[in-house]
Amino acid sequence: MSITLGNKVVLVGTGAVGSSYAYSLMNQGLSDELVLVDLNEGKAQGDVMDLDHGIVYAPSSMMIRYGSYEDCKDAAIVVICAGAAQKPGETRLDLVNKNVKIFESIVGEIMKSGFDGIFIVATNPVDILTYATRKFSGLPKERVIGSGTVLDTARFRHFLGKEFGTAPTSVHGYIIGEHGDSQLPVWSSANISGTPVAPKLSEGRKSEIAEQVRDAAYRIIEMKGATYYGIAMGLARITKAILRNEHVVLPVGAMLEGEYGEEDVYIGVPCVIHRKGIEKVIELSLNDVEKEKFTASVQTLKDIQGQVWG
Ligand code: 6V0
Repeated sequence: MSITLGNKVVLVGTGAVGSSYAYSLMNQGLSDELVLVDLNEGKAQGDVMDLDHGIVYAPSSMMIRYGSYEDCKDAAIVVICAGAAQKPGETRLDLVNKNVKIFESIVGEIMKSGFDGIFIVATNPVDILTYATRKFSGLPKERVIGSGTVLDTARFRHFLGKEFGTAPTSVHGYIIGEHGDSQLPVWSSANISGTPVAPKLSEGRKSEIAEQVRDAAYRIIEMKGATYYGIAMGLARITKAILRNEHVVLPVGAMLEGEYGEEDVYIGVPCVIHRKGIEKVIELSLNDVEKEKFTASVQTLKDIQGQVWG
């Protein structure tokens, strides 16, 4: 199968996450052309104008415009941040079903354009909607990437960095599993310059850090209604890894087909990312506790898949 080259990006959904991603893309000079698509045309058109006025100070030029699904035909990457938010009284499963329906229509329209690039999905529940995107698009699994635990891992590195007075970029470790409550830190391999961090922390402190990571979104939402800058930087990082063919390891939502002994599930695991999407899923060696938690996280996602697709 061929793949669309170039660096055109189409962003579907220009809410808080989408517009922050557009801003990150512009600031990092990652793309020559960015097309915004949203049901709310006024918001997207406003974003186009606002972003356009910043281009003069950006590291490189970028053509930004409002567009339609037709624009996906020659896009290298389509990023989906569109979706309905949970309404009062609505269950999580109601929301899942609603967003899966929205995705069926969005992904259908994108594929009708002749899109032959790479999807990056951020809408929640992201693991389920990445699975849905693969299903509705029929694209090879390596070309449908979820944001997975890219944000959770950034939070983990941030908190460990603070704990040890070290820059988060020098902390190496992963959160894997569901982008949600069943996620887990892989303490057995978390390290700073090769020195394991786990032996330096009490069980209680490790639990506190894992909770801080897991509950960060709840805390931010309580304080300002939504989280968007962190995930926007994560999405820009994945975009850069693809467009620059970096072969870098990032924790993303990937389809497992035998890795970790699991099948048919999109879940957050470290992967090598290159110009064609996911080059390889990295299988971390997990201890027994981590294995058990990861299996439970897979099961959480499979239960939801079962409820949606039967
Ligand atoms: P938002 O600000 O409500 O933006 C959603 C946007 O989607 C709006 O502009 C809508 O108009 C648009 N939209 C809705 N339906 C459609 C449709 N059918 N076609 C086109 N556009 C549509 O939400 P926000 O930007 O805050 O969040 C977007 C999604 O990202 C949500 O599902 C969040 O839960 C999710 N996040 C995912 C994270 C991750 O780590 N993966 C992190 C934070 C938020």
